Amino acid sequence: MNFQNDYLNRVYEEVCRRNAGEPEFLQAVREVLESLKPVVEKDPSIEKNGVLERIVEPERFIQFRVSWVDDKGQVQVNRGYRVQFNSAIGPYKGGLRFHPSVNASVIKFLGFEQVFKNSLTGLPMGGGKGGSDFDPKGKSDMEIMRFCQSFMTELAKHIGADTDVPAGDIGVGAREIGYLFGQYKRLRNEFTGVLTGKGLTYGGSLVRKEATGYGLLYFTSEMLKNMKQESLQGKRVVISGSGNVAIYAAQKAQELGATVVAMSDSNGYIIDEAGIQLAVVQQIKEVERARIKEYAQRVPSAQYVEGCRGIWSVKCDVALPCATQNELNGQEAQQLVDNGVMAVAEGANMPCTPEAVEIFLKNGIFFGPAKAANAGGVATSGLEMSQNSMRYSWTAQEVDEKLKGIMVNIFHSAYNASKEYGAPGNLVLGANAAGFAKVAQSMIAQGVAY
Ligand code: NDP
Ligand code: 2IT
Repeated sequence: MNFQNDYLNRVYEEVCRRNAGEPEFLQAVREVLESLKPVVEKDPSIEKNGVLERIVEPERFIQFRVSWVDDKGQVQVNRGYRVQFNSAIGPYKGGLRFHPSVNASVIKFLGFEQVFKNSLTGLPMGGGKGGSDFDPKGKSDMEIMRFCQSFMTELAKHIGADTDVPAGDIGVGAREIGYLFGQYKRLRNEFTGVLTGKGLTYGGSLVRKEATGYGLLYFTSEMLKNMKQESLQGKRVVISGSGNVAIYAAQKAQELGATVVAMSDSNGYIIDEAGIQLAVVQQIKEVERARIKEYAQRVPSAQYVEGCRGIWSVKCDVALPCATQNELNGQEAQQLVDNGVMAVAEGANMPCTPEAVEIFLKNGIFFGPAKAANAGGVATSGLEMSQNSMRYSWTAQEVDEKLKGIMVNIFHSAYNASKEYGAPGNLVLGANAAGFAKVAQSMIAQGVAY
């Protein structure tokens, strides 16, 4: 890797040495460093203050054993993580992921990206992330509860409403947050806003559940409006995944006049030319926790195709990857381009490989990177923290308006930064540069402990 800049080369070499065998983390760091080339060349105080070598190293990385007892009475052991990446602009903030693929590399890439994403929201939140290699699929409700309680028994030592505020991510929704919150309260005898994504009856915020998906569409609308005088009205949209982000992205896309023609899960995808019936997807996924395949058995206009990656062969105007990292590669990006895609916005974190992103940018596709496009979830978590601190709740309309305002602002911050640094329309560069600015300035202002 050569960034054509000594400082960037030096920092990246050291990151590779320290984090060998962590491909997702290195991928996330490389993308940010590439974007920051014009920024460090313009502002020598970044190198002088060692900002980059500090920003790529987590402030704290916690790994712990999570033992629990399954329904058969057998002892199970999983691995738990929390990375507290950067607290320059606020308490660590970021979700918890429960998925068998979770490891140190995945948690660190997510925590690193969260630092810049949270900064872009304009709210005072640092970056963190956590999770476990626990697989919630096929587990009973009581097994989920016991796992969450054991996980929180250790995590509670490291978090707090003014220290580190976790939330959901893949495999962690309202049910898990409820069990985690209950255990924290039991251990500490404190009712505080230590988690976000809570249920509405005990301190949750209206619109948090919908926020990432809605925010993604607010961002995409603003991007289409400003970069092409276009709207979502009448567009064909393909959305990967059928979890929290995908479902509410689909709901808002439909509200804005688009037709969502395909959705997926990790086994396969459905195509419904008549437009996906979201109530059916919600029944299957949110109520029954079943497979997307079921949809084709219930809706005659639909077809199910085994294998989730094929979803990118479905012709569309707008593609919204909302499942997981590296789910869309260069070949699949080329197929989308050949099929006439106009815009791609990332609901998931790092769903497009570097090759895919390059193909989109090279072909003039409007591309919304995750840090900007999916920041609506954590932004609304920030609004949940504010409401908890005030011991007050805003109406759904108030939260939704604030969310929309934040997403519109994020688009313009990234767009303006892309122009400022000589790459107009490159929102990858723009989002990284804009998110970095506030964190870097705060790190410099707070000095180096020695
Ligand atoms: P959910 O657990 O609700 O849904 C995840 C969806 O993605 C499911 O349809 C799942 O399918 C699919 N999926 C997960 N892992 C894989 C995989 N390895 N291969 C193929 N499909 C997979 O999670 P969310 O909707 O909350 O999260 C989706 C993405 O959005 C993640 O990248 C997350 O980091 C990101 N995100 C989430 C936010 C939030 O507020 N929840 C905020 C910002 C970003 P299956 O059921 O078969 O596993
Ligand atoms: O990736 C993300 O931004 C999230 N999973 C949401 C984090 C949060 O704290 O709401």
